[in-house]
Amino acid sequence: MKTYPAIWITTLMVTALIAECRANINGTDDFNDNSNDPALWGADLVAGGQLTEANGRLEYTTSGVPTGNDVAVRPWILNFGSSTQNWEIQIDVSVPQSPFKGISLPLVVFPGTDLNMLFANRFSVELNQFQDNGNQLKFQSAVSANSSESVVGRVVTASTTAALRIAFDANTKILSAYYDENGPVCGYSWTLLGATNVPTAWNMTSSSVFGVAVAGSSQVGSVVSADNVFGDNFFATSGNNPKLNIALIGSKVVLAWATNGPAVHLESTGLLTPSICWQVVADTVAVVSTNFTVTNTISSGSAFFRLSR
Ligand SMILES: [Ca+2]
Ligand SMILES: [Ca+2]
Repeated sequence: MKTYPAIWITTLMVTALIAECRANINGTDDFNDNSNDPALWGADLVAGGQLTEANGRLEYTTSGVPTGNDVAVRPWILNFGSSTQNWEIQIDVSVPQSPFKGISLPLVVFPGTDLNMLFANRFSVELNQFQDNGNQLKFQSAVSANSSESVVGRVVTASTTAALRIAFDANTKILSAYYDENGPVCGYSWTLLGATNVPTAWNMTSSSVFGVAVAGSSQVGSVVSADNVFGDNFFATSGNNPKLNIALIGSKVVLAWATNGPAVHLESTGLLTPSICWQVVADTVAVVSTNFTVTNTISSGSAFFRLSR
């Protein structure tokens, strides 16, 4: 069988270049230290719920007597999202189908740095429990402007462990919500759930920033650690994605991407038909001039490559 070298794909959106580099939102937390890092996260906003770093993850539980509307929100304060530069945030989430406790685990964006703004103005994507002929789960995205909320996307899922992502496009001023039904398994492959223009009620200007937060809420009874309601592997990234280049050099295929971009790794798959399973390429990465490079010997079959943050 003839051999075909790779194509390039990036996991993330490739958009027009915005040279401005202010307000970089970059950072990660795998929660493995089981201790809240005050350089990364601000004081929680709590009303009956709580977020605790335990068991290597960020767990949502209730504290005290359940009120029927318990909530906890943890703001990311290391940095904020720019209005003039692309950025995105993502997190792995776990929500059980049963028992039904009206649980929701959202990733939230709001205007400015004051967490209290999210009561009236926010954009969210969440995995949540609902009841309709039994206990079910859905991905849902909604936008609020002046306390008026509109759902922009809703998909029922059987997945109890998934990943959520919000991306801001500085060119179009659109916020988009995505989900990955199996989370980090087979790499991240994002499905668009819904999108919105940044509402005018948010009063954003070119110098405004976006705040981001992780939250949990529940409506029925107590939520305990054993319920497995948690977020993990939070990522915030901004700026342009490096482009993956491919060249045939002699009998080898050389994949290359610039060293001066955000941190990425190479993934590959043999098929581009669903369900695609991306695997991290374990080959040695060399630095040649201003590029990272991976050199592959051509073999039979197909191979497709992408860069993933
Ligand atoms: Ca972890
Ligand atoms: Ca996946």
